[in-house]
Amino acid sequence: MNAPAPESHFGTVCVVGLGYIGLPTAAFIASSGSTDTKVIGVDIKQSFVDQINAGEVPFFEPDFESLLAGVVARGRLTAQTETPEADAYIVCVPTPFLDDHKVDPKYIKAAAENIAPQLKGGELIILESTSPPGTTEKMAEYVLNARPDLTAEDGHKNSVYFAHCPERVLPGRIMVEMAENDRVIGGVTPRATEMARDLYSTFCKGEMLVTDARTAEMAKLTENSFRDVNIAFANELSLICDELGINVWELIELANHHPRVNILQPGPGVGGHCIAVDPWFIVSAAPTTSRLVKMARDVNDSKPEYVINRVIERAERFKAPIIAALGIAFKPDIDDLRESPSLGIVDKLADQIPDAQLRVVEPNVDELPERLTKHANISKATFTEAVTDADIVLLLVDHHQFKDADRTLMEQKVVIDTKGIWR
Ligand code: SAJ
Repeated sequence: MNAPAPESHFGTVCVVGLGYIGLPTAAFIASSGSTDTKVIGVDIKQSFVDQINAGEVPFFEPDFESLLAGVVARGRLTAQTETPEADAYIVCVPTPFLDDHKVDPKYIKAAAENIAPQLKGGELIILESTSPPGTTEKMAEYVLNARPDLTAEDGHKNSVYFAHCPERVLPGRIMVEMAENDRVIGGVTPRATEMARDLYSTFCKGEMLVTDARTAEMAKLTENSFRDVNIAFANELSLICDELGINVWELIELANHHPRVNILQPGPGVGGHCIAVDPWFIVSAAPTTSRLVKMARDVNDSKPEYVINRVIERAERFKAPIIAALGIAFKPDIDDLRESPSLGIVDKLADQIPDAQLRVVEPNVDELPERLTKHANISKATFTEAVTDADIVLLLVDHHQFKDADRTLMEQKVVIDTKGIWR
């Protein structure tokens, strides 16, 4: 019997892409890995690099700043724009989709091509970005095309090891989930899996669940599709209930008393850069078979249009309605506006009811995005300013400030509560 391979040690770890996932990953490795591990973060944005080297977080994530400032001050983490030599690379770049919902691998390809010239043999390259099955193998291909002198097979002097380890942290809870979540780790080869497990074990307390690269890729897509399908069920129920004159929130609460029923919550649509995106990677990989996954996407994507039409119907009786639009983030208590259905709803309402005045309340951002400020009939307001003389109050995000708001201000007004917080 062969002796087990010695635990891998990584003197330098390079994290490529310093966004919501890459930067916390880099900081966690720098703070928890062995004391002689040096972490180098790489990003194409010079402004990110400068901020990080000053110990500042370029986005909002509760409690993360002190961890980052600490590892930067101790010299354990530095950021730069060039890809350096390293023992392990973790690629955390965006994986947007193209018009046909197929992944656009351009950022992965660019990362692979920048890593390739730095390799000597023996390095580990991990893809963390959420990707369709087969993408880690594709990343290996990009590297090996640039470096035909290397191999992805195990056990040679010139072997390079490739693995997928999808991120699964919930924005807003990164400090807890980065350390505690179980990790799915899938190597392109068995040795790659072992090496990736050794690296993640340095900073993750959760279970290390090992598999192959394709299954790991599909596991991540499956988790987010599971949630999307379940939210679609809730959103479809909300339409059925409107048609039948039933209160959907009460209905779901009652049904959820059954010991094996746990329905999620309807809303104005599904946003963010994960759940509204990842199921399409399954659909594009297996277009004929993925009927339910695609249907769920269609149901959730059609919900903003339904909300817009409801507002237009209710606005007809007013001459120049004042509409208080509450919330434009993609989910409660965050400042993230990416793929936000609420933002899209407000943008379209400004066009579709040109006589309306839209007063937008978003307690988590200082300024409205350009997509809204370009409309002359949109302005930013506080809750009281927006609601006091509004004809229509449109609740789009269940931020805690709205849950606790003074509801007497809403008496006599048309209230459209897409999250059911005031039912
Ligand atoms: N939403 C509803 N009803 C619900 C729950 C959510 O309409 O009952 C909406 C939210 O308002 C939001 C969208 O769904 O618009 C997505 O929000 P979320 O909180 O469900 O998820 P994300 O996108 O912030 O994070 C997800 C998480 N995945 C799962 O819970 C399976 C997270 O663990 C992943 O790491 C993340 O995607 C990711 O990066 O993939």
